[in-house]
Amino acid sequence: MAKKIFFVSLGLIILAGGIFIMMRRSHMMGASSQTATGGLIAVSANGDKLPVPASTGSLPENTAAQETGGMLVTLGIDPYPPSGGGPTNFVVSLADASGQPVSDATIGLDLTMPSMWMPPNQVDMKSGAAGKYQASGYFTMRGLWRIEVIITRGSQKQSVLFDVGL
Ligand SMILES: [Cu+2]
Repeated sequence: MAKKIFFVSLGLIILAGGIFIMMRRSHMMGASSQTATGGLIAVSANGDKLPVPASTGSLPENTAAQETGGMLVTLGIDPYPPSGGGPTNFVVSLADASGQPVSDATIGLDLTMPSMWMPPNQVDMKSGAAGKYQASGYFTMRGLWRIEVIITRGSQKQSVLFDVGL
């Protein structure tokens, strides 16, 4: 009887170990499938690169922008390309169609990876002066990350997406 329990336990331990190794391997494969670091770009809901808005002209490489619901949303990250270990500083600027800063929004960030499931990684931004919102967050591993900027104004809620690799 004791022998039987021993072998069943051993079998379960080996099975759990195998599953663990397979999960780790698929996680690492996801990370290595992305290409260069950096490359902060605005993307659509299905991950396609969006053109740079005509109103912004050329932007620094740590900055990307896109228009949504009559607003221009500009995201800057520092350091750039983001480091894997340390914090990343995020700054979002909001402006209306006439270029006036929009300071009455509530903004949150949702950091995910398109190629794999990751633990929830959400950050609330602090609103500052003149339509600028700031937060510090962590990219918890290397690979391609998707940054969802969730903007709430009154009863209106909208999201824009950006991709960056590290
Ligand atoms: Cu990951």
